[in-house]
Amino acid sequence: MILEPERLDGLRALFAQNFGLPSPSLLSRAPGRVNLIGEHTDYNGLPVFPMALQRNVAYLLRPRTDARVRLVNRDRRYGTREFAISDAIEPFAQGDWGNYVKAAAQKLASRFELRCGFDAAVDGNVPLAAGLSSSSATLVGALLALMRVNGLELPLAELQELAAQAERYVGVAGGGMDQAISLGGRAQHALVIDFAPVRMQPTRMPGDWRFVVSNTLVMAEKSGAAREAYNARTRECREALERFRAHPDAAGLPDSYYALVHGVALPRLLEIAGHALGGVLLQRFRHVVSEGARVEQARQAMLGGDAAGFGRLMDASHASLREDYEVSSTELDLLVEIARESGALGARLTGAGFGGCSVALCLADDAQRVVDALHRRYYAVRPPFEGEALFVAEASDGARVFEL
Ligand code: NG1
Repeated sequence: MILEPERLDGLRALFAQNFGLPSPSLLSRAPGRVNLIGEHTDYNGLPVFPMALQRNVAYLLRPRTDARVRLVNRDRRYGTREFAISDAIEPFAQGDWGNYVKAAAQKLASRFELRCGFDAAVDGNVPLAAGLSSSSATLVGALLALMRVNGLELPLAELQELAAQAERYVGVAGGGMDQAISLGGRAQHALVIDFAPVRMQPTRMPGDWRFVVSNTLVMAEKSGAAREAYNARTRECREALERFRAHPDAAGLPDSYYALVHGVALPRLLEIAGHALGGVLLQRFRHVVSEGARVEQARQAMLGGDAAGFGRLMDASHASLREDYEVSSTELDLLVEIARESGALGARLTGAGFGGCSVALCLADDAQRVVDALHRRYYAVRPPFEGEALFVAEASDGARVFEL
């Protein structure tokens, strides 16, 4: 199925109302993602382990013969947007959804001559500002649409890198995870992704594993308030690495997080860090290197069908994000606790944190119990509940353009 019939019908009607005939000829669809483990590692050059979701952003579109883009969103709160494509596009106001489309257009225009834009009706069902990458899905969907209408093709790894660079237009010093998985996702698989260059290791999900995603309903608007906290973490990690390397005990050790995690035993890294760093920088460093090491362990656990082992790694990741990285919240801690107490094998915050979603691993037979407990103990006492706040993730394919 290209898109749920209700969404496709809604998009067609909206398109006709706003842009008339001829009818749209293409549909560009890009998924959000849930990261299973490897949090705040991507911008430090360390791997992540996400899967693409069944939830996505869709553009029903018709190519134009000039280099303009016109958009109308099915969610009335977002309204219509219009702009001319160039390699220097003035952004809309900070936090505006149209900036993710501009981000794609500007980046692509800096590499290629774009003669054509498009008219599109846009719709999404990735919860917003929830750490599930609705923003990257918006960007990637626009990027693929622009490439298609201009007859451009790029190898996947190059496209993933381009999309990651494009998102910096919105002012977040992000890593490349979200764009890479939205483009490269695979049904029934989670993917270990390494960066610079992007490399992916699709890992088949055991058939009886279920990942329950639950939204705190506290928005973690990365283009707004959480942006500074996120960017501060990226700076602290850089500074921690510099100070670590400058310490005499680290003489002769490799100089990147990636090489350190892959070449030096974790206890030794932590021991030297204890001498070289203090306070917040020690905390950030400890999170990054231990989380980096957990990704490979988690992949082995998934390959071996060791759900309990995978769950323990998720728990350790959450503790580290809460204590050392300081990106959890009361609500996230509560969701994690409820999931564990009701039968999940492990649970953690997912995405950047500061609100957003948690993810819990449980076996298929226990999933309903976990979902019920989250309803009863979280959503029932915190209205308003939104239908999309709690769901079981289905590993899905990456972004694609379909001809209608
Ligand atoms: P969220 O906030 O979940 O979309 C952000 C970054 C990721 C990664 C995670 C933390 C962007 C677009 N996304 O994700 O690259 O760093 O935080 O692991 O910057």
